[in-house]
Amino acid sequence: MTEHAPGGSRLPQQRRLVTEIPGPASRDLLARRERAVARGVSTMLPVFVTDADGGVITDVDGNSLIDFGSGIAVVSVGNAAPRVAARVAEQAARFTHTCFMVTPYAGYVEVCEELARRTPGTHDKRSALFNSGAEAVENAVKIARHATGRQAVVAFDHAYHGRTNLTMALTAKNMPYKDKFGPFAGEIYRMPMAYPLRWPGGRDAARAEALGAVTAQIHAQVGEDNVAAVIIEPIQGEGGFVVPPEGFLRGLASYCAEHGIVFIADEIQTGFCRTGDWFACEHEGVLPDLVTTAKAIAGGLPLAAVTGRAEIMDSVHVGGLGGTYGGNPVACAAALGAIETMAAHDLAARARRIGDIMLPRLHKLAEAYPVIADVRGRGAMLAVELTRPGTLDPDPVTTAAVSRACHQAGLVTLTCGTFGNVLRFLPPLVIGEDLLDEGLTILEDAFAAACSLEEPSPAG
Ligand code: PLZ
Repeated sequence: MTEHAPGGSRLPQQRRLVTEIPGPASRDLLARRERAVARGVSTMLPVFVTDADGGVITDVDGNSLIDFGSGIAVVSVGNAAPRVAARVAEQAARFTHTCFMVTPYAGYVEVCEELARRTPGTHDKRSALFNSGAEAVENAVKIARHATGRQAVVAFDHAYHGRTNLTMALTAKNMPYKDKFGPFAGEIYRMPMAYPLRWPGGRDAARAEALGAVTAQIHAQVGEDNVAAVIIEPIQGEGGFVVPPEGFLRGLASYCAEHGIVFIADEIQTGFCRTGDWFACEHEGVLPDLVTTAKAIAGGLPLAAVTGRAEIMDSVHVGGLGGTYGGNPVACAAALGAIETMAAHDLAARARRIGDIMLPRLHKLAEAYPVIADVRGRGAMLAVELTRPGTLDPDPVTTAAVSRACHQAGLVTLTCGTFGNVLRFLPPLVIGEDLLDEGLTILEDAFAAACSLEEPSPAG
């Protein structure tokens, strides 16, 4: 049965290729881009976009591609979602900026009210708004340090928290995020991640040992009383869609509570219905002290937030938090439109439905292609990890080949992972089920093509 994106679609919800990918008009723009845009800002798939809606992206050559990326988990409500576009237009025509620290407006307060309502826990909460995920993480750390009077911050292997100086220090992966950009901020301590596929001794050992290993290392290397905050993504994003075993996050949260450590859940990629709940922490009933959000919060406009326990948030003196643009009125209007869309269409349920459709197909793919060592994720945040069959040696080459084959066939896919060997899937939550099926078929064909090109493994 065909399902349409909630609210109807402005663009035909179909894949249509009329040129090679990228086409000639995109290649012209790419050449101009190379002369004008800094090389350090990379582009994964250089089709220049003219329009996007629901589950499709159209380009300057007239191609229509299926979107399995959502601009890295941002346009969960669909691109240019009607409620977002309408509220943005209305707000932009009224006023575009005053600076909330100079003369405030209701939209900022309303977004903070929504955050209090939607984030885990019914305790008294406060929020502060910022422009990017990295900025939210920076501020969560500032707040945790201020509230505790402590300095150390614990982060994890494979973590991603941003590209600013402090957040580079929190991010685990060197290339491309950190290489030669140091010196990095101090007082950051990295602990092993409960990574079921890669924990020494395997999945059961990860479940049994990871929490104990982390807390023992914190005790030995840092000292609980020095730790201001532990920050973790409930499901790691850029680091490879790593899902910790059930109980790990809960255990970590209670360990933090026991030692007066602020537990920060970085829900920048997992938040706002992506994993089948409003926030990924809800799955296990984990109650973070602070939550960082960004990405899907505003349907594509730049907005981020720190939300948390009133007594922690309000430990900061008046004037201690802020920024010129944080909680810009147009971005707040977009957020109110996005949140309204998520609630009206129960996009958390749609994320679960997407998972129900995709997971069996991904597991079948893993049976057919031994290069797939793991299928994981939750809701509409799903991934496959590729290794040399029968080993844990990462296979970024086949990962890139599969991704490229998808792109050429008109399916936007993303890769991730510390070793670049994870294909991740983040379709807009409003994608039609026919497009979802077609995208999965393209993925299956891409595996067939990429794996048939593989060199036969050496004898023996
Ligand atoms: N925390 C969990 O996923 C952003 C990064 C893309 P910003 N992830 C996409 C890239 O290569 O720069 C992210 C995240 C988590 C923090 C961030 C940072 O959010 O809005 O990109 O600053």
